[in-house]
Amino acid sequence: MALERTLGIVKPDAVAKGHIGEILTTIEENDFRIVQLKMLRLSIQGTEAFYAVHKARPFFPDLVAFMTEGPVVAAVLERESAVAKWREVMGATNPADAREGTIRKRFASSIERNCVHGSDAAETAAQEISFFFSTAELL
Ligand code: FUP
Repeated sequence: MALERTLGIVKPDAVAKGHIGEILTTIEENDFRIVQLKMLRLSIQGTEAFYAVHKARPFFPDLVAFMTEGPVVAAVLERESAVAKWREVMGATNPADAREGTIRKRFASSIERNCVHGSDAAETAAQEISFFFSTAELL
């Protein structure tokens, strides 16, 4: 099967609690190649655009406030079936439903503050990767 890329984000809660290293280690232990990596503080406008699909949802203002409260680490992750595999390694959106050993089970405190993001399909992965990384950075 062909290699695929997805976008992973270590969210502000996990950065603040000092879990960047453990999360990146888990990514590498699951045979992803980290193609690109950057730490940045998201803007409110940028976050609203990134999560535009959730704009009408009641949790949207809190989601934007959370994602902009501190720095995040964005990473381009590559392996076979990267989108599905990264979602499996992250665990369910709500850590209460996440399987033992998944990143959200280990580090997330709630559905709102759920420590990592992953693209949900190959098409969204391409859009999300281009939100954080330029073409030149992905060569
Ligand atoms: P996921 O793909 O697992 O990140 O989950 P979704 O795309 O469904 O949700 C995106 C983000 O919105 C979640 F990571 C956290 C937030 N969210 C809430 O705060 N409350 C909800 O009920 C659902 C999602």
